[in-house]
Amino acid sequence: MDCLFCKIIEGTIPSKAVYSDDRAYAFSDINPQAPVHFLVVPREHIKSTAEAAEDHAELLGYLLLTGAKIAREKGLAKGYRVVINTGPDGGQTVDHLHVHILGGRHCTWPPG
Ligand code: DGP
Repeated sequence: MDCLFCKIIEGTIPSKAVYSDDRAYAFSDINPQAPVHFLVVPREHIKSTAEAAEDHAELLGYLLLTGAKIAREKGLAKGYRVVINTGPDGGQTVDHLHVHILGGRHCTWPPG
């Protein structure tokens, strides 16, 4: 499958890992939008939240909890933003579900 994040997960394309286990992989975003900006992705290829199935419910929760765990380890005690862009109108540019975690600065709202 020609998927950028699958290649990052399998190591064909290099990335700066921040976490790895049998279900999830997290790595620094190549184009950081905050002092801390990393992506948490499932090892299983799921295109987006729109394509996720009922039996992905636990995995989706696990990705959020993994992001929270890494954020704690990175000292983001004052908070952080969690973003899951979905589909073209949602600003998704890589078709492998990913959770953005952005922290280390104050995030404004609305995001635009
Ligand atoms: P999104 O717009 O939500 O699909 O975000 C995709 C993110 O992926 C974007 O913030 C930049 C990041 N990204 C794209 N290509 C690469 C890459 O080759 N390596 C890394 N580390 N991040 C990438």
